[in-house]
Amino acid sequence: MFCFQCQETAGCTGCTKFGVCGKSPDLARMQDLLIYTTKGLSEVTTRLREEGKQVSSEVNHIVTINLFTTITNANFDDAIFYERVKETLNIKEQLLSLLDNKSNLSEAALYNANSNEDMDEKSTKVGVLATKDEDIRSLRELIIYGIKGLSAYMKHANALGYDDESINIFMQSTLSKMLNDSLTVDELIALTLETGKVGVDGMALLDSANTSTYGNPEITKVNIGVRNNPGILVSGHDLKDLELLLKQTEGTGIDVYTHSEMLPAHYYPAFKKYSHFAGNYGNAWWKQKEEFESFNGPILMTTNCIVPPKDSYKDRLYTTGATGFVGCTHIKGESEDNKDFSAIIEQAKKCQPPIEIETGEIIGGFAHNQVFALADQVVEAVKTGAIKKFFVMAGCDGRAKSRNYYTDFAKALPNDTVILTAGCAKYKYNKLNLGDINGIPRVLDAGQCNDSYSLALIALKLKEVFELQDINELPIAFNIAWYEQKAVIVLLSLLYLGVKNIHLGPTLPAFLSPNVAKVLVENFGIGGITNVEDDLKMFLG
Ligand code: FS2
Ligand code: SF4
Repeated sequence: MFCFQCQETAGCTGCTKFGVCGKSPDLARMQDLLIYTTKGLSEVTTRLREEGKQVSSEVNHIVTINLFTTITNANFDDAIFYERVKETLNIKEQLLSLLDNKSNLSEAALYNANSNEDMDEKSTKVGVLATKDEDIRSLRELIIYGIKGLSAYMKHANALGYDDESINIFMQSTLSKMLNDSLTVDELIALTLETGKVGVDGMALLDSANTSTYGNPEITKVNIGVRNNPGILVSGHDLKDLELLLKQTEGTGIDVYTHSEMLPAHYYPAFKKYSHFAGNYGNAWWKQKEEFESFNGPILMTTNCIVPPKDSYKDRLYTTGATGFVGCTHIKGESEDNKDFSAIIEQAKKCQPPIEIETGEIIGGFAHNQVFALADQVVEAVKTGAIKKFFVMAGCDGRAKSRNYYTDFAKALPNDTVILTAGCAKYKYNKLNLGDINGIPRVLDAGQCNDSYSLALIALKLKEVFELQDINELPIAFNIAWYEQKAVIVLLSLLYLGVKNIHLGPTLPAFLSPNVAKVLVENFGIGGITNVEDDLKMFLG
């Protein structure tokens, strides 16, 4: 196996024996094969469109879910990958027969398998290292990881009935270009930025889906303690799954709690009407082993990040959507109104209430609409010097001890600075009680990682209010923590919006070759992190 798609990759170079995340070599090669066959399918759909033929949304959604299923910590069930590859090949064969011109199609577009053995054989030959040139490989993977992140956001928008054909067309045509050996480094760099542009479109689509369906996030205090009823814990990012579960648990005596990236659901008006929506339990994804144990009740994983579960709570862990884990019950249905959570609810009734691990409240809900409502207050604070600088500290959390840097950095920031956050990175500082500036909390949580879109809108709004030419003239620094591929699409989107001097940690991506890293440094001022003291001087200097 060879995988270097996430920040925790072994030795900062690549997982080759077993994934740090828990991905086995067999799972890794089947994920490689799924990406390969999805590229092949995408080449066929792209050519069909060139011939003026329609591609159904069902096919678009197969591409999206295939990509999402391979995101770090989403799916650990080998059988699902065999199924997805077979489904992809079947639909690809059908579409192939509709093509008038089949000449010069790639090997991936023409590949088919008759058995699992065929797939096993092929899967060892189509991984990342099949691209020999280090820089081409680096750019291809940077683009593919961006598109994987985008696929997750598309999936959530699709679940709420929102879609955008131009985004699907871009995703598929770009995937098919990843099979084209004649693309130059310059062409791939241009495609990387275009991926960022479409990333903005994807996040805008999801923002519109979320806010039209559930209302605009508003300032909310979320309880982090527990009640006395049995509970169900919901993690991941899929708001539609949460909505269905809240409806199905009404009046059952079961409380519903959020974990990790589901916390921001509390900020939406539509979920506030559920009196059994009790609060947030625990922290970021990587603390699952302790927190799922003490929660006592069933846990529903709607998306990544799954940590391979301990036997002690494995029978309480359920997956749905793109997620999966061998031995855990998978709730089928594509986030439409047909998902049946009764098995989870019945199990919850027999469980003890959660054990309290902390008490108090955390505050959030500072997405674009809420911050715009506070614009006068914020602008005044900047003009009077009460707020000297904003620090965008969005992104992901992770197990690495080096990530304590972000807690220390937040603590060390001067009192006239404000942290703008989104994603599970927030758990490194959202319980520090950093106080407020004239009533504006010093940590403003916009929501999930996809709500980084809100942070970009807030920056653009400030640029407009202060009548600046360039977003980089704003008193905003970017100190971003990344982990998996959704952070990659957020990064590419920020680059497309013209944001310079983004610092990325705790380590730079292993998939950036020295030459590609050099291009990012020279053109965008991208940098890593060092230590809190030196970085503070650099950011504040
Ligand atoms: Fe965190 Fe994991 Fe949000 Fe990532 S819970 S690292 O999926 O997308 O952020
Ligand atoms: Fe390693 Fe990350 Fe790939 Fe898992 S997803 S195998 S930890 S690089």
